Amino acid sequence: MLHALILDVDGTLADTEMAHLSAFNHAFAQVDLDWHWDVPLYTKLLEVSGGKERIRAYWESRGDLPKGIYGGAVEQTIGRIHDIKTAAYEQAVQDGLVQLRPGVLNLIHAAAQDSLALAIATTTSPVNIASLLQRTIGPDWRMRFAVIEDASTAPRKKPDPMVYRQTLARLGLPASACLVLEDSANGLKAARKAGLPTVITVNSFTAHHDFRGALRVLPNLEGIGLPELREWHHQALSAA
Ligand code: XBP
Ligand code: MG
Repeated sequence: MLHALILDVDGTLADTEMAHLSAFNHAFAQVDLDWHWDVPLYTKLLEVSGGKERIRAYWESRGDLPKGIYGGAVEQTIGRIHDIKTAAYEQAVQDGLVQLRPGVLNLIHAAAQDSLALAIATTTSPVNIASLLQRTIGPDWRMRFAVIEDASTAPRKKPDPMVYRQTLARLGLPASACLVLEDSANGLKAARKAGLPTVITVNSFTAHHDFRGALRVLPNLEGIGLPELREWHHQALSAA
């Protein structure tokens, strides 16, 4: 029996990554770095979950990351870039540049009417979730989610299953009572390692990922209601 839907945020609830990308480039310019990420490069960099981790991975890939005694300065610089990036992303959300994906709001309303619990399991920063959902769902957005696990509570990022295991523990439910909605291979791996059946909605940054092990791979949630999700969940449990 399905008791909860666990939702990823970036790329699943909303197409956020163009706004994240612009915010990263804005932050690089603000700290006088001549770095610029274009869409093909960012698509590749998204293989690293988490904004700070992504900056570090890129810096390492350039081969000019200071080492040894400069380690603390590197962390500080990454932290400063990421703070500027987070503020710029929040501004983009406030400016209405990020929308929920098709079918997402309907599903959130349907879950409430059906007493199906909703949870969020994301690697993103908590302020990103709050600004996005406040703007797109409304001031009562927080009441709609029984549990939120994010970068502040689950520091080991996807594909590590930490965020999903903690979500299950806080929901007090076994993996078999839940269904995950994700958009990326890292998200799928994290959910599957936690034993969770997972439906994928792809986007332009993730359509090429390997989604073996997913229950369904869909273009988006348009026209998908709770009956479909319950049926797929049932099929997953019967096949297990
Ligand atoms: C999304 C991410 C996030 C965002 C940026 O992964 O990796 O890092 O791109 O957010 P997922 P922060 O959807 O799999 O959770 O800069 O706040 O980390
Ligand atoms: Mg995602």
